[in-house]
Amino acid sequence: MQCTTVILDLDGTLLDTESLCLDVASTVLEQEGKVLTNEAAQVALGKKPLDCWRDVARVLNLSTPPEELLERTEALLKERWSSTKRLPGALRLVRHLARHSIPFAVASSTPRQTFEAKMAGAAQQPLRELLKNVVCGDEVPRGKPAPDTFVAAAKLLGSPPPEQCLVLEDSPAGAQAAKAAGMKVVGISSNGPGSAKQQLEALRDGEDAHSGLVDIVPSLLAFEPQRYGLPPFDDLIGGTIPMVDDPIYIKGEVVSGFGRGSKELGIPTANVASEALRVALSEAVTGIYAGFASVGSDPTPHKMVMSIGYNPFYGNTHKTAEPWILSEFPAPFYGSQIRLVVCSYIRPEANFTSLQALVDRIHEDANQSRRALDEPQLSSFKSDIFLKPEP
Ligand code: ADP
Ligand code: RBF
Ligand code: MG
Repeated sequence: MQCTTVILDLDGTLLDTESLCLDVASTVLEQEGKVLTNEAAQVALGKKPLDCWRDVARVLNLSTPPEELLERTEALLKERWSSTKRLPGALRLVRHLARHSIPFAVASSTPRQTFEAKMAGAAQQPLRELLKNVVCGDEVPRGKPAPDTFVAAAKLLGSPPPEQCLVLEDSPAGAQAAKAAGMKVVGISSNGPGSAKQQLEALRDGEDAHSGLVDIVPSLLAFEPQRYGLPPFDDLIGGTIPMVDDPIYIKGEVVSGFGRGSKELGIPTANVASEALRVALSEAVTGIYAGFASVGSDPTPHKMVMSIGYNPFYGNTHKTAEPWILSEFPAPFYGSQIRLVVCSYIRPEANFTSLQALVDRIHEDANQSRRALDEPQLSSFKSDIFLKPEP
């Protein structure tokens, strides 16, 4: 495949609007004297805003009309757009495209005013500066799934042949729009509940291999430009992707897991209590990562590898974070606090045809990470203050 031009969707592709919405929902519920439980958050994911509030109100026994809850959410969101975060890998990708002079544009359904509001935060400036060609939803006659937004974005880049345009999209409507414009699409979707993966798969499987939706990846971190005729990323350290701009910080109590780490795999993984994890986990993309951990009152940093996600080999229904610390411990440490600084991405979660293949792969991840974490760019995270126990 020979693509020369890249067109990027905004929400759900470059920006994490979902965590912000969950956060605002928590605030609205707090005013009602309620807490956004994992169960309530789970039923809301991926639905239209009013349907979210109907279901959350039901699950939490709220008598306030969902219309009113929605109105308050929207008022808060207006003030908070500037705290929108980037999705992992977004800045890395845009910098890569800019550095290699690959023509690229953003094609978003968001109205121009909301786009500027989302990009107004100081943290967004490094990204905003690089986005020179942007088409917004209110600047074209028809929104996605009509092709207009993508056609207009290509026009900003001198209208290259559409089959040379590679579109990155998380929503099925967006993928359809890009396909209708004659472009190639890589879908971005996690495996999580409420994700659009099945709809994207249906779109992909109705295609021949060289038209429309050509691939689905779980995040921008798993996107490989060389598969589409674009230059490969040149920032790998020992085959891992450093996340220097946006490390993940996780702190929580070690609780019992599925009881199969040591027994079935010979690989103990410390499960972190899920309430402490909700924010960090909802923001983190599923995948296999490396970094440093410390445990209990001991500040010693240990190398660790971890999986974040649904363990496709076992088909878990909840997202978990499970580090395997690459040091020996004399005894289990259930109930202790564990602190994790995740500074490197290794690969997407995978399924395997045998338990042995999964175990072999995890050992490969560990060997690769032991070396990568010695490189200066990553080893500096060993002294991160986050790993220090609280007095
Ligand atoms: P679980 O089902 O509780 O996850 P595992 O068999 O995966 O059980 O064992 C995980 C437990 O083993 C951790 O919670 C921790 O107390 C202990 N443990 C001992 N050594 C390690 C290690 N190197 N990395 C992670 N956990 C370890
Ligand atoms: N589980 C999967 O289903 N697919 C994977 O690709 C996968 N990779 C892992 C990589 C590492 C470094 C670790 C520590 C775990 C991984 N697991 C994976 C999770 C494994 O299935 C889990 O730890 C055990 O099931 C114990 O809960
Ligand atoms: Mg475990």
